[in-house]
Amino acid sequence: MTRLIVVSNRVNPPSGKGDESVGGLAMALSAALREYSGLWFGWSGKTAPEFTGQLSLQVADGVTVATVDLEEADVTEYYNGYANKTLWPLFHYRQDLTAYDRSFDEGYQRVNRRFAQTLRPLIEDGDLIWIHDYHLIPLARELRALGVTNRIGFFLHIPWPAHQLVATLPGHRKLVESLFDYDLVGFQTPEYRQAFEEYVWSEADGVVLDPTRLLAFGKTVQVGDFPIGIDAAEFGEMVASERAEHTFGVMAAHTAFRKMIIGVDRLDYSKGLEERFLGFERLLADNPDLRREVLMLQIAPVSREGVDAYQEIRARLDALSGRINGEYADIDWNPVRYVNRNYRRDELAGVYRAAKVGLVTPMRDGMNLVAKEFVAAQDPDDPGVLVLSKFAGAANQMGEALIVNPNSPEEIAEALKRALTMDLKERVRRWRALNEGVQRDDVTAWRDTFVNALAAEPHTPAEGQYYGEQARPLSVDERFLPDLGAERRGDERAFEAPALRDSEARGEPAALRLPSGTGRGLQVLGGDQGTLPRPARP
Ligand code: ADQ
Repeated sequence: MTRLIVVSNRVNPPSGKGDESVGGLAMALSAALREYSGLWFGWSGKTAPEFTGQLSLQVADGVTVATVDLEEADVTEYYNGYANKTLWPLFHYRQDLTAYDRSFDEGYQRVNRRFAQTLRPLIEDGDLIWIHDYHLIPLARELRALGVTNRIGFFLHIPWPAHQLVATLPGHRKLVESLFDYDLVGFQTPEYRQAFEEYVWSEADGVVLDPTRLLAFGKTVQVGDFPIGIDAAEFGEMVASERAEHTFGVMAAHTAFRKMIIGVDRLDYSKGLEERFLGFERLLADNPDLRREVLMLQIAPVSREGVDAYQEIRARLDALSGRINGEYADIDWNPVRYVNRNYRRDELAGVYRAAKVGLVTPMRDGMNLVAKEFVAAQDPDDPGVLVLSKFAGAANQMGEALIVNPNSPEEIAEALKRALTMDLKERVRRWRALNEGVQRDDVTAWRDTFVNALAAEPHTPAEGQYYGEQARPLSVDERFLPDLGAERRGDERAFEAPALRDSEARGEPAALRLPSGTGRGLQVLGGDQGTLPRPARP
């Protein structure tokens, strides 16, 4: 039976004792691991004076978990450094916060090598290996260097940004090249996959072989979009749980005669919390009649305290919530309630259900599961309204939400007003459509689609399918090739390449002449028109 090995920076399987604080992702991965009798590998979250590579193995709720401690310098350079001070801000379009520090890059490569060396002895022939997120992009390259030929997949939980941003990273080609050591690379949305393709065309002289395969650096990789969802079934049970009902009751009592707007996010600059507070402030400023009718509860547990930018945003949010309350609060009403605690997931479900508006306004977000949790928690007969940033990956699937630009306090305020005054019929119509998607495209669908794609036999074209009888590969000066990015830009002229004469097609490299100025390319094949280069397996 095929085993599944899941690798992520941190490992947090459910304890089996009903530990409700474990996220839906951990639940879904654990379920997959049980199904495939697999293994979950990653950092223990602890540090040791020196890296020893000693594995700590335990079985939790039927899942084998293997963790390894890191050195202090690893945490500084790899986790707090390259992962969270370089890749995270850059991939969330915060170049201003991006640190380009060579020691971070070295630490990142070192930890990925250490992970590979530690994991290597645990890998058996036929195991499927599924690696998660930006911390571990080079892991497949390190595993391949150790002779691992298993199928390896990678899923990026955060956005893949525009290629101009990726190109600001020293060593960006090396980083991207290492993605071509995977068999399958998954993104949250078509937009991020396309942004990756654009990088491949424009920075790596690569080519899109077909909608799911890219060729660059002499290797092919399969790509796809796999939007992550929540564990909708589990969440449904939690909403109906005693604890959720109790929390709902408490919240309802505290918000009697008022409508609650809820925000739930890790305290992170990518989540648009300041802009959200400003949007709420604008709502209060523009609508005196609504002032005593609403309150905003923002739950934002602190995260990544080892990174300065996170401490700074915390201080700014404390000041901003204080300012709004200072301006508008009354003896029996505080417009903003701002808490930095973690809650059990069943408690969160009760809080979501008690809210009339879910306010999810990240500046950039790979997906955003809070938007989906909010929808899943609503009362079908009297649902709340979701206000969602156009820059959350979730907006791609959740068009029935009120979609806003999070940079505009005015747009947020208008959407809030519309949500707070929306009639029941429209709320039910929007919610039904949203909930159908949340239930259908849940975390199990995400996981199964990805694992099936990874497990599927790679498409190996039959001999002759790609090569005509007399065809042979021709190297052509890239300046003479049709522009492979033209279609996306709607630039039809770039495709006007003349048909090749037979003699040219059989001729030697550089004998061909295509219109100049038509962009870049790589190797083409002579022979049958419309054929593709034979994909080279790594
Ligand atoms: P995150 O950036 O962490 O995830 P998100 O998708 O919103 O963002 O998930 C946060 C999770 O934490 C939710 O399940 C939420 O309920 C939970 N949570 C938040 N505050 C909490 C609190 N106070 N107490 C308890 N739980 C809390 C990254 C990417 C996202 C992507 C996910 C999954 O940044 O874009 O959706 O991975 O791929």
